[in-house]
Amino acid sequence: MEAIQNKVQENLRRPIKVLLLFPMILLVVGIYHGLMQVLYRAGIIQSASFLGLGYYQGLTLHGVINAILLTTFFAVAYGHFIVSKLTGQILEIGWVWASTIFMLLGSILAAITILGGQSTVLYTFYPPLMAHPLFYIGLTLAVVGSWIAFFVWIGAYLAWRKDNQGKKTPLAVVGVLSTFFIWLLATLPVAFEILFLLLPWSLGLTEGVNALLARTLFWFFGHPLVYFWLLPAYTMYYTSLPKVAGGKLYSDFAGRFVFLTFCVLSAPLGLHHQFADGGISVEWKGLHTVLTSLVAIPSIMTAFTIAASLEYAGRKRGGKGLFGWWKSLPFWDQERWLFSYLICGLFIFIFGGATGVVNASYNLNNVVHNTAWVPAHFHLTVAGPVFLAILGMSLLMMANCSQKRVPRSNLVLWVPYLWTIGVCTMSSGLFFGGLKGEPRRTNLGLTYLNKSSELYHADWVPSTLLAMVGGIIMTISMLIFFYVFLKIVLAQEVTEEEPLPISDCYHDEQVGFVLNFRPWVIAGFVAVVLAYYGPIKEVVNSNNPEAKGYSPNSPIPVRGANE
Ligand code: HAS
Repeated sequence: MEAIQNKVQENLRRPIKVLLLFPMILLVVGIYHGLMQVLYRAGIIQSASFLGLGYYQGLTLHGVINAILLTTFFAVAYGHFIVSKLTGQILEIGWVWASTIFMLLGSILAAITILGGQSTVLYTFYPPLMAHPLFYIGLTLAVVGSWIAFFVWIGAYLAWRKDNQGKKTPLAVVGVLSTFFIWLLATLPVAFEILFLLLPWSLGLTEGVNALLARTLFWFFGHPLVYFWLLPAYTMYYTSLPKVAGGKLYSDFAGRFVFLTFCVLSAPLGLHHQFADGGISVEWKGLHTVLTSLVAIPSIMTAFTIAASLEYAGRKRGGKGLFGWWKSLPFWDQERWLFSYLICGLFIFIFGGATGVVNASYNLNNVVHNTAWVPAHFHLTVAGPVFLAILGMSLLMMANCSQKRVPRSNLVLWVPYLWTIGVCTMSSGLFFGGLKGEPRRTNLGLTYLNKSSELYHADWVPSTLLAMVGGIIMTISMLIFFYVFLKIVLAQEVTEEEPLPISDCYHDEQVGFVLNFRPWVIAGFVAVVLAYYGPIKEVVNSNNPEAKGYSPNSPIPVRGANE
């Protein structure tokens, strides 16, 4: 497989460091508001925020920073790193900086309007919640910045292709390009939503907005968004994990097939977020349910392929017997510290993935939709495999690009293990609470835990307390992480480079149909047209009254209050 590893292009180091550092600073705010959420829900504090921010304002910061900004900045930094290192091509540095500046500027604009209380719209920003126009403009700039990065890599990839006829594209590059193809496909509908529905509405150019259309376009973006989050983690599972485990990737074909299948299947199924919405017929929801079951297949393939790779590594390290190989994996090996971040993420994803399959069942979704079950599911996905992979690879890239080393210490290893205990505990609380009807979001805080209130709900006391314990453990883990990250930033430069581990393959199959992006990309476009043409037509033709703008910060609509 990828035997040659180039050094990262010299002038690319600085933009990569900016792309890593900026969201890490924001993450301090994002994590803080996560802690406030669990304390507030458990009735320990009476306000879920500080500096006068309201509950929904804090929750908007938490979601936008952790789920949108951190993930996108990281994906772009990782893309620069991988494409530059594994193709050895020179990336157009002017465009790399243009992309970085667009992303920074966009994020700052959005953050200012959230902090100012004019964009309390949560990370899903669907109407009637209305944001300040600069929030929408900020998000658009950030997305355009990420597109520029993608186009830079396509140029580099095509140049590499020309010089390397007949060679397989490095698997990690396939992972990165698939991630961003999914991102492009996903961001087209949301760009339409923002530019033609939300921005004119927020500027006062239109009176109201078709809320159902906006929601449908959002989820057309929102579901592939989760695979945009997941695929960098999968890229690491396929290309770095087997190496740090001490073995090889079991099958190169499996990796390519999985990435390319996601290009086709990740987008045409967003209606599973809208089972409870009227105005879309049951046939379309049924089709999206079937497609949702199909998208679990590449993840199940990943489970088997990575398990086989781990078994190979464990046996190579001297493990014997049916399960003995497991014990010989390097769980506490400081030299192979990245292993702990990736294996913990995989472990968490067993539960995140299984509960996703529960959500996708039309009938079971009725029980869990809009309850605390849903954040339990997504913390075991985006805050599990995705987040831990981001943390681990951010340490590695920061060290690599600054000529530093990741400290070989138990503190580095404690981060993922503590996080795993914390996120599983918190999610257990949310799952139990969700099954007992605890709402997904609540501005009622203490009310339902207050015995003298009519809304008092005894069933939710243990679940909110359990979630709180988990949230506190997660915060401790993050404090350790920030300490380690800062230690790298402040460390002296060294001559030895922090290496990017890239695995060899046990089976390096030559299967033609996974060596060419084109048919998969075409199939991806065709699939979304077939799956969305009908629902969008229905939604556009529906006679829903248009929504007026509303903000939870004020009890009256933002505009149209007197109408
Ligand atoms: Fe989801 C809601 C269905 C995957 C994120 N999801 C959400 C929301 C988010 C989210 C953020 O059908 C909330 C959105 C909102 O704000 O309303 N989800 C699925 C399904 C999958 C799935 C079927 N979700 C994800 C991933 C996410 C994510 C990945 C982020 C990264 N999800 C839903 C549905 C809803 C939903 C409904 C709407 C709920 C509602 O009503 O609102 C599948 O892709 C999952 C397939 C995965 C597997 C697991 C494979 C296991 C692996 C690990 C193997 C481990 C090994 C190591 C080898 C089948 C790969 C072993 C190690 C040891 C130590 C033992």
